[in-house]
Amino acid sequence: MSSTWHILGAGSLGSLWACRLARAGKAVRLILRDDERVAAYEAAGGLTLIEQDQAHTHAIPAQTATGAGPIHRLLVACKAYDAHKAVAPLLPRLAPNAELILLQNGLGSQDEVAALVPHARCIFASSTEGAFRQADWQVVFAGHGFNWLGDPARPSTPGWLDELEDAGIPHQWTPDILTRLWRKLALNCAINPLTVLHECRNGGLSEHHCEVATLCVELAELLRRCGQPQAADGLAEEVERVIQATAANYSSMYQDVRQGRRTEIHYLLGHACRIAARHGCELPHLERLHRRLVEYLNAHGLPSD
Ligand code: NAD
Ligand code: KPL
Repeated sequence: MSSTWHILGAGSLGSLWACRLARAGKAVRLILRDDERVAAYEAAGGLTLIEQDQAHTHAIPAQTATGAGPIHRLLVACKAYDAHKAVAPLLPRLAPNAELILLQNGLGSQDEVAALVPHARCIFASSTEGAFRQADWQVVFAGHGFNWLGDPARPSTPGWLDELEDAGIPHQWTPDILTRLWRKLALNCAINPLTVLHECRNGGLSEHHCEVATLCVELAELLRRCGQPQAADGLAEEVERVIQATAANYSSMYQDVRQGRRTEIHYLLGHACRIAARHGCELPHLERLHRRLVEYLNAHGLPSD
């Protein structure tokens, strides 16, 4: 029998997954912060997915963490800094063989969640899909992409991948999910902080070619030191390609800062610097970038952790 998809966090990605699964006839349940949010959601009549200017509302049932019933499958769709705090109240409801799918960008939050749920299986995801909230309970599917899924502790594929297929969620199971996550983290570290500090679109970094190239050398060194040599291969070239291909876009970190939202710095550049220190690896430009970003965020009244 197929398990219900419990979706923790009805933000951009959580809503995108929830709507596509519900549309395909899968059992989906949202887990929202508190009774007030559940009441507001119910008053709105459901989650609306806007795709190619077409809006469809899905009346997916919602509850809070203290709702009834065991949870066999949980999609954690919070920001990295919220993930473990959001999972904690669900511990009494997790079935003995529960599976958690962790959608967080960056690294570090997956281990924080896994430490809380030693008996559950934690599946890591790396997503290049794009979605944003137009209003409460309304999400726009903004950029087609792909979802890599994998479990660093166990290579066997979970039984529900065909449900993602039915729902049209593009995905592939990979034994190298950590390599994927490290590569994305390195790309984000080379691009996002500089777009914040130089207050520019991704394309603006073509004027800071040397700064980007120096960071890529240090990031590649870090990736090799922490056992991810494949993630280091051709990093600088890919960063340049991404800068050209997304020249007109603002990076996700730039957008967070402009909108006064907390960034995921702790799980991106912060994680890279912590791992470098743990390996006794000196990366002066990366560390300086981290310090400058922390100062910038503080000066703009935003948390830097
Ligand atoms: P978001 O801020 O839109 O959504 C997160 C949701 O989690 C919010 O609705 C928030 O209220 C909810 N939440 C937080 N704590 C909660 C709790 N205790 N109980 C219930 N709900 C709680 O974030 P997002 O953009 O969907 O990003 C989620 C993750 O996916 C991030 O790590 C992000 O980097 C990654 N990601 C996002 C995109 C994208 O296009 N949005 C693309 C790739 C990766
Ligand atoms: O993923 C990105 C982001 O903005 O977060 C890109 C476009 C790759 C820039 O790092």
